[in-house]
Amino acid sequence: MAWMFCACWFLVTGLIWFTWQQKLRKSASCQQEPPSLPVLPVIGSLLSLQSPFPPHVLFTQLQKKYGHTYSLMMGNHSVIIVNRYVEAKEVLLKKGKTFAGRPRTVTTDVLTRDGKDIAFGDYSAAWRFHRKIVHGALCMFGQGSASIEKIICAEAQSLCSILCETATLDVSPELTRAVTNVVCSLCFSSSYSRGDPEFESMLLYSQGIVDTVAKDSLVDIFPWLQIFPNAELRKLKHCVSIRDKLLQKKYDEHQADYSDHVQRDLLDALLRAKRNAENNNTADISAESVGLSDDHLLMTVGDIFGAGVETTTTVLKWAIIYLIHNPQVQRRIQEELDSKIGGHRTPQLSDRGSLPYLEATIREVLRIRPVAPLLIPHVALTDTRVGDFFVRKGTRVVINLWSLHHDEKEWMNPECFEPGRFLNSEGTSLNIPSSSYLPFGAGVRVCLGEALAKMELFLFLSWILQRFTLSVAEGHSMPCLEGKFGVVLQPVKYKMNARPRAGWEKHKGSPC
Ligand code: STR
Repeated sequence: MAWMFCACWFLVTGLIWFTWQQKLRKSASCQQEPPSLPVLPVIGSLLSLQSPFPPHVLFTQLQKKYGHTYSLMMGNHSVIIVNRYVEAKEVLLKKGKTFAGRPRTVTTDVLTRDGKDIAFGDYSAAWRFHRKIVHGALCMFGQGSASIEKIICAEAQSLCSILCETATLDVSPELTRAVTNVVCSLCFSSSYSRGDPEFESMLLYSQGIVDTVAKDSLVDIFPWLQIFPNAELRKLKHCVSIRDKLLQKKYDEHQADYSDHVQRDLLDALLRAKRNAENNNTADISAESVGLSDDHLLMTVGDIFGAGVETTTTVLKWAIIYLIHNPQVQRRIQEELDSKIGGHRTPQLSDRGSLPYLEATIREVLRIRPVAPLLIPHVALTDTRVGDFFVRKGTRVVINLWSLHHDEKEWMNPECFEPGRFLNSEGTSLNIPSSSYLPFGAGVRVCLGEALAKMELFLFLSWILQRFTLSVAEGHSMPCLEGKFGVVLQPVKYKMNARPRAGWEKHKGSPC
C-alpha cells in the first residue's frame, strides 16, 4: 500500500514539475513560440504522431490544426516542422549558417563514425573545409567533364542491351548497377560487371542501411534503448561493417599506388588534399584539425558513394513508374526525341537544351516524389527566429519538402503528374512555376551531387526512351505510387516490360 502511495506521489509531483518547467521555459523567453503538439513527460509528442500515414504526409496534414510552422517533442528534443517555402528558405538560405547544425543520433553515429562525414556531420570549420575539398573534387571529375558523359553513356548502352535481352524484369538491380558504376568510376576508377559478388553484397548492405538509418526510429529518439537487444540496430551495424571493409579496401589500394602527379579519381583528389594538409603542418592547420583523418576521408567517400547510388537510382525508378502510369507523357518525350535527335545517333548532354519536355518530366518526378521528403534535420546553432516564432538554440528543424512540393496554393492539382507545368504555354521553354520547389535542398548544405544527378537522369532516360516503350509487365498490377518511407523515399518493387520501339533495329545495327 505504502509503495503505491509513493508511486502516485512521485507521478503527481513529477507531472506538476514538468508542467511548471514548460511554462517557465515559455515565459522566460517572453517570445512567441510555434504552436505545439501535445507533450507528455518522457515520451514527448509520440502519442500524437501515431498514424497510418508516413511522417511527411502526417506532418503535412497536421498543418490544418497547428498552422504551417509548429513544434513537437521527440523524447526530450524539441523539433520544429516547417511546411511552407517562405520559412523553409529563411532556414536554408537567409539564416543558412544559423541553422547549419545536424543532430547526433544513434543510427547516424553508427553509419558515420560519430558524424565524421559531410551529410550528417555537425557544422564546424573542419566541416566547411572538408566540404569545400569534396566540392572542388566533384567539380573536377563531375560537371562539365567530357569523360563523365562518356562513362554515363557507356553504362546507358549496357543497360539498354540488358533491356533488349530480358524484356520483362525488375529493373532495379540493373539501374542500380548502371548508377553504381558511374559513381564507382568517379570515386575509385573501377566498375562492376553483372553478377560480381562484391556488387551483390553492396546491393544488400546499401538496402540494409537505407532500411535502418536516420528514420527517427525509437532508438534515435530514446538513445538509452540501445541497452536492450535491437534487431534493426544490429542489422545496421552489420551492414556498416561490410561497407567499411569495402571502403577500406578501396582506400588501401589507392594509398598503395598514389602518385602526386596523376589524379585518377575523387579518392585520389581527397588523398592529395590530406597529404597537402599534412605537409602544411607548419601552419596552424594540421590534417587532423581540418578534419582530414583517415576516418573522415573514408566516411566522406561513403557518403558520396551511398548518396550517388541511392538517390539517382530511386529517382530513375520513380520516373519509370510515372512513365508507365502516364503513357501519353512517354509518347510525347519519344516524339521530342524523334524530332530533335532522330534514330541515327544516341542522345548526348548537348541535347539537353533541345529536349525541354524530357527535362520538364524529370523536374516533375523530383517534385511529386522528392528523394528525401523531410531532407536531413537541421539544428539551430544559436537562439534565433523562424518567421515570427522564437527558436531556441539546439532546436531541430525539419523542412517538410513534401508539403512544399504538394502545396495547393503553389501547385495546381499537386497530386497530378503534369510535366507541362514546368513549360511555358507554347511548351518550348522550361521554367519553375513556383518558389515552393527545392528538390536538392538549398543553402550551405545543398546537395553536392545535383549537377551529376541531372546529367545521369537526362542521359539514362533519353537513351532508354529513344529505344524502348515501357509498360507494366503482363500479368502484373500497375506499380504502386506510394513510397516506402526512410532516409530516401523508395518505390515498392515492380516488374516492367521494355518493348523495343518500331524502326529502331532498322536504323541502328546495334544490339537491339
Ligand atoms: C544510403 C546508403 C549508404 O550506403 C550510405 C548513405 C550515406 C549517405 C546518405 C545515403 C545513405 C542516403 C541518401 C542521403 C545520403 C546523404 C545525402 C542524401 C541521405 C544513407 C540525401 O539527403 C537524400
